[in-house]
Amino acid sequence: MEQILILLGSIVMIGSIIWWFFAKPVDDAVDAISDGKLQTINITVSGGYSPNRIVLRQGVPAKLIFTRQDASSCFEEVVLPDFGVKAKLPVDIDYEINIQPDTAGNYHYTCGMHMFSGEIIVK
Ligand SMILES: [Cu+2]
Repeated sequence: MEQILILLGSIVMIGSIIWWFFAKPVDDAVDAISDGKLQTINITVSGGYSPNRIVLRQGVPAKLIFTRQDASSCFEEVVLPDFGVKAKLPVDIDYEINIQPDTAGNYHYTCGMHMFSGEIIVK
């Protein structure tokens, strides 16, 4: 009996790990607000990045304003490898990251440990 429970528990655990990494539903992408010269978007950091997927217009300088509400060390750092950015986010203070999205494509950013990620869609 105990073995069956352990087996069932393992199956549920493996299932949820697979779901987390491969089948997690994707959020709708949110457009940055642009005045033609600058586009801005706020990203709240709390148990993840919200909105999790953002859309930037190609060629317009972008200001990503990260507000870290989550004090867990996981979110201390945010890394945007495609834009050469690695920054420490202060807690409860807006932190601006400026990038130049010149090339269309889908880019990912992560926490310092690659556990949480967000997507930047440039088009
Ligand atoms: Cu992390």
